[in-house]
Amino acid sequence: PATIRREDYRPPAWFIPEVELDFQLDLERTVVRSKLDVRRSKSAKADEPLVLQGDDISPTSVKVDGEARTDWTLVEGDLVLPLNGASHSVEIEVELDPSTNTQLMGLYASNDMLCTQCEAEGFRRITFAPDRPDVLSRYQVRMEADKAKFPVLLCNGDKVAEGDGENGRHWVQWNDPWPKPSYLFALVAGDLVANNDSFTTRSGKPVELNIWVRDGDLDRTGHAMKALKDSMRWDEETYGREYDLGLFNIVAVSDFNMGAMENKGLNIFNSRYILADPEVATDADFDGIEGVVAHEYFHNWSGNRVTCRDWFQLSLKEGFTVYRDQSFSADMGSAALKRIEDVRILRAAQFPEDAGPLAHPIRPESYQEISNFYTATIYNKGAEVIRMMNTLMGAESFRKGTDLYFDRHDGEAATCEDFVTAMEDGGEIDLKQFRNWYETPGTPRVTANLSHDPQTGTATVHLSQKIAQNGEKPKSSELVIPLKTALLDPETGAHQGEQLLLLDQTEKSFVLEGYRDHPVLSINRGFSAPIILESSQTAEQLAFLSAHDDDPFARFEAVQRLMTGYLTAKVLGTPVDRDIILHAVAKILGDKEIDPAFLAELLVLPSEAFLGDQMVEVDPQAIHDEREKLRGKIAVQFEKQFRKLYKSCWPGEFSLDAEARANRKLRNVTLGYLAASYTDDAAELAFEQYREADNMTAMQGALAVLSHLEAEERTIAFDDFYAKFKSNPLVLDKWFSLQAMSLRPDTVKRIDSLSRHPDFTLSNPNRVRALYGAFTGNQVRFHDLSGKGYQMIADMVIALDKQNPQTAARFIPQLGRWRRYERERSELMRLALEKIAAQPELSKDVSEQVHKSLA
Ligand code: DPP
Ligand code: ZN
Repeated sequence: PATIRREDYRPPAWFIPEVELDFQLDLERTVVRSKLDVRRSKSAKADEPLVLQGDDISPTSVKVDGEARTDWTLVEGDLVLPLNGASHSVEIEVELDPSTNTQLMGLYASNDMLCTQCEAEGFRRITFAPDRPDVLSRYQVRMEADKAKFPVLLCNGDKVAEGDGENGRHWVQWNDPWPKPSYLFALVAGDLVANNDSFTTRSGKPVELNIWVRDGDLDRTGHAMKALKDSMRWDEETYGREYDLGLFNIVAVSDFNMGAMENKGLNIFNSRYILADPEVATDADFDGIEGVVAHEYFHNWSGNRVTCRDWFQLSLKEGFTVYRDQSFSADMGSAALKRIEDVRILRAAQFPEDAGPLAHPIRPESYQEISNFYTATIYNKGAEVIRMMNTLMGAESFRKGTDLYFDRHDGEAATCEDFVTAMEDGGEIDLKQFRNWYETPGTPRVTANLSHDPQTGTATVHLSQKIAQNGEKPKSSELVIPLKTALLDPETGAHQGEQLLLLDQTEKSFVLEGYRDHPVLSINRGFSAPIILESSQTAEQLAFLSAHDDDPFARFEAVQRLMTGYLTAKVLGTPVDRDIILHAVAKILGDKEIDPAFLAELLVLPSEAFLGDQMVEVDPQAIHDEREKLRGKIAVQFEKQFRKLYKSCWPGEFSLDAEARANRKLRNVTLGYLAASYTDDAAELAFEQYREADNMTAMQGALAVLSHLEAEERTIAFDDFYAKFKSNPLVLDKWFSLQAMSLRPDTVKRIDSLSRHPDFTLSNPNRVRALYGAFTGNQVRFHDLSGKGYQMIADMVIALDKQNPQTAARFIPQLGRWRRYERERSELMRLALEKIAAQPELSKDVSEQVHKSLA
């Protein structure tokens, strides 16, 4: 496949100010007529033909200025049409069969409804168009369909007319006043019902809000609606951004590759990010809904009003919008817990990516298939880069920068460079060197050491940075790394205030005055920079921080580092002291000031995957064994406390308030420890929790414990869960996932049989992720030495690639990290990749990922 390069960007030769679309919709045969008002760009050559992208479509008719034309050609799917004038009217007709569109890109059928997904390059599967984000058009769309089968017809913008046609058909005319790129086009036709509400913007404009779902799901839309209204208010208050249409529609669909899509005025969501009630959704699911609803809503400004010039700029809208949704969720709940969660995600998804063969800067230099670049790097590291700007500038100046950005580029297709320049001009700051973050792949390593001179009372923080060398070569070497730092009194843990140390050279030292005693270094507080910290802190110092640090993230981090240090040493067979960990846990458990949610966070051991990332060569079994031993030891040592906690944090009647949620979380964590303490009543306890649960958080927590056990309670509970929820696909996904995450030795076999279960299908991305995504996260079973886990994933990818390449390609990175594993596994992983690579007709998506992984 061809490689697209950022440096090859050329402005469009043709603009399309107006687009008219007419859809005669049906599941098997949809006719699309388009009328494009095309204008030659002043910089384009006079004989430059019109090139309109197409993918898997061909025109049934082409007209220019009303005259039929046959002198067009199809070149690699694209329609090439010779034109001599400066402006023309081009009419094209295309026929589609949405029912056979298994890629879920373009116009497709999900259950009995029709919907679209156009980002990044799906519009070209609907009709021929300049399918690039820097061509913005005003759309007028007429939709017509059978009224009984498709009573609801939705599109972007405002509904301007509707009526009944012949033969039981009806039609609706939509008009979107805001020029937009084709990737933001959307339509939906189906038998849907709406949760209807309204919002008044701060300037007094009324907005009608609808969340469209299938009949029967209506009472699960309340949380999403609340999140939407909260987001609308928050964006007005925090960024001064108001909504700009009289109507905002959200539609939930079951078959969706992504989480959701921010189409102008018509967001389309994976139903898992809309539907929730306590009986079917966990607290984490509720949070996911709040975050994704906010994310897509925030795109209305950061993405839609100001869009991307080209797909290399994807982080312009995604990094910024993730940062915005993270800040929103922090404001709605606990900022400390949100930060811990965000860093967990970054470390679980982005750090490994940045350390492997698919590493790329947040603004990549090249790609073959843009769908492969909807990555944790573009999204989550992109958000960290925006967060660092905020840290450097301060909130007020940051806001001046974003105001100028929105103001200056409203209605435009902008670049990351435009964003940084606006932040500089609006916020009055120099970000020249800071720009290096945009072109540097890899997680930087920072060493931090503290020395102390009791004579002068000075403490010196010695810092140095090292840029990783992998993936695309970095152009730059020195990054601007903002490190929030405090020096803690070694007796009391008090400090004289937090300082921001700017590491902007390879090495730099900061001399701080006024320390009679050797203080304890607390650095990268709040995870102020997305780096790997290498400091020579002793276990004693980490234990001190884990008891005293007043920055919640730093305290959490100290516990993590303490445990990580211990566990990696154990795996390597290095002698190491365990008592210090047990003392630290005792202190945490004895701290009366800690709230239950934070306590739960502190008690969770670093994940096996994270521990593996800290090692030069990963042996998943050895890591698993050591981690289980430590968990067991903590469980046994503190069994009484855990039992007491487990009883005392009974959340009572269900509520979504912070206290009840904290109790549910702590209860699940303590249940996990009780099960790990080798008590014989683990199964009984978990089973009891399962039976008594009035909410999914408790049920799932109980099932997670039972899933690993050899006990009849396990069978009974899983059978019961299936019987209860078999008609709810989102809950059934959990049933698949919980079994895929089981640590039992027969898990690989179980996955194999689940893949033939009548409820399993490769056609639904959520179901595929539920089974196989959960399985690849199960370190010890996915990496089973038989290699069967790898083979299973390879076979699944090969099968899925034929119907849904985008989702298939998502599984390659798990195998792509083969170089990091010990020899035997490494070879088996590589063989699995080779098997995929040897397939005759791989999609661009899978091919790019596989070949980069093997290179
Ligand atoms: N729908 C995806 C998102 O919002 C891509 N834009 O991140
Ligand atoms: Zn997004």
